[in-house]
Amino acid sequence: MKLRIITSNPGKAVEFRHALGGLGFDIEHGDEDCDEIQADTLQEVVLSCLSQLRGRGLGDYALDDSGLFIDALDGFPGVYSSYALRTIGIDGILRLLDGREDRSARFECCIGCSFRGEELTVQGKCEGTIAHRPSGTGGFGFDPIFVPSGYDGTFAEMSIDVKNGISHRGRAIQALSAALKEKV
Ligand code: ITT
Repeated sequence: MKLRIITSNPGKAVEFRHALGGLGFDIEHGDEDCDEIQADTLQEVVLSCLSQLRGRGLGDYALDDSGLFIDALDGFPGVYSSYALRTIGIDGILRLLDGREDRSARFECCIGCSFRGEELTVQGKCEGTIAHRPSGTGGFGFDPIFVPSGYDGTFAEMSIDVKNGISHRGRAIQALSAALKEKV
């Protein structure tokens, strides 16, 4: 099954390729212009992108919108994660948590997919905590400060396959694969 992954983020494309390649998908990577609307949920952003991409002759494709939701910050940066990373960055997030005891957080991912003319969305979550300092060189984005529950190290200290096995995106990809396999 051929599937085009639409993202401007090469780190995401690599994770999709690793996870779906192993499940028998033939993955292509492309970038397409899609205005990320300001919305309260990842799913609203994804549904808007799916509708903007309709009719562009892209074949079967998937895209995702993800965010880091920090409990002590009432869910910030959440749907504003990309803006927060570009502006205050990882150091800014760590400063906001200075002196806070509760460092619990979760990554969430919503994947939208257009497959044989039908659109679907699936979600995945990963619970964890925000580390006191960045560590690791793998991954991308907030990976150096996110420690998934049950692990000692950050996402940035894991191989792609280990991260995919437990991450928000890895879980959403599993759900996507199961949903698509039912349609063929
Ligand atoms: P596209 O929308 O083009 O796919 P993006 O990087 O803007 O790329 P998102 O809006 O989904 O993707 O991501 C919001 C932010 O969260 C962004 O700064 C990412 O780097 C970060 N992020 C997303 N998934 C992540 C992950 O698995 N690990 C660490 N950071 C992640």
